[in-house]
Amino acid sequence: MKAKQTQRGVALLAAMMVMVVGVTIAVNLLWSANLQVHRTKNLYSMDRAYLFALGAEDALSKLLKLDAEETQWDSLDEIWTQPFSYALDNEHENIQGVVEDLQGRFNVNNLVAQTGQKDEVWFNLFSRMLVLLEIDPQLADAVVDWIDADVEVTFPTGAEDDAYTGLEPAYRAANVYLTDVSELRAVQGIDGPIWLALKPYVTALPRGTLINVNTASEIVLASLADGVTIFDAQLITENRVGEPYETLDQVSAFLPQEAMGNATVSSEYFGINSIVTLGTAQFSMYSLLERDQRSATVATRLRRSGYE
Ligand SMILES: [Ca+2]
Ligand SMILES: [Ca+2]
Repeated sequence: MKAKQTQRGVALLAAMMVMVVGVTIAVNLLWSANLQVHRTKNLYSMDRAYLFALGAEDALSKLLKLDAEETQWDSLDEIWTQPFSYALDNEHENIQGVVEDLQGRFNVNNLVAQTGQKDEVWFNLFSRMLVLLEIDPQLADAVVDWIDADVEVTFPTGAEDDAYTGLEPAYRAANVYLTDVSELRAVQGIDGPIWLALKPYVTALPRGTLINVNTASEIVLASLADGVTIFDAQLITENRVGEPYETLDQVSAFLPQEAMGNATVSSEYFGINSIVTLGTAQFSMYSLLERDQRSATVATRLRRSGYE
């Protein structure tokens, strides 16, 4: 009788074990199916968000094209400067963003001339801007070295490969024009606080762009030439409110001749920052647009996106 009971006990235990294994397999299968569903859902959301962001980019390109047909200048009272925000398919989904005239900023690629050597005019402009931002102006040497073609250290405070190969992790100076201004973070001397102070005023565009006096901040305007004070810059920004500078002549009363060669009233490069929210997920996209004022054509030069 006892042996029979033991046998039944073993059989029960075996049956239970089979069941546990079976349940585990079933749960695992369900889990992986669930994961697949989530993965597919995420991919689908990402695709949708990307398409929405592309749609916004296309609409804004058309707006900038229209703007070029209507005005020969670009200023902060024009329609394209308005931040946009639209609801999408339901109340939890929307897209918002803003277009910025990148020629209101200092183009770091102007620091190096086409010859691969330092461009003195833009170097002096950058140094003045650093002083106004209360950043050591000698930092400009290291930025030039980062971009210029040679590996000779700019006197006195430049930085070429030697400054970077000893770091952990080690790297080398780029020695080419920047494609993204955030690359500046790798330059010797540009730490977190300095980068944060610099970030709103700098951009990386093809070399040779001018500064738009209709959209530049007072810091950038006051850097345009020696002798231009922050008060002169304030006069320039006060005068453009509701009455943009339609020609460069109109700003000549406020700026010395030396500054005029670096200035313009219209822009070719615009950046769009858009954020698509789909429920709890967010997708961000940055697009760099180049517009030809004369032919009123707009082309996308760079696109960067991220998903959270
Ligand atoms: Ca315009
Ligand atoms: Ca170099």
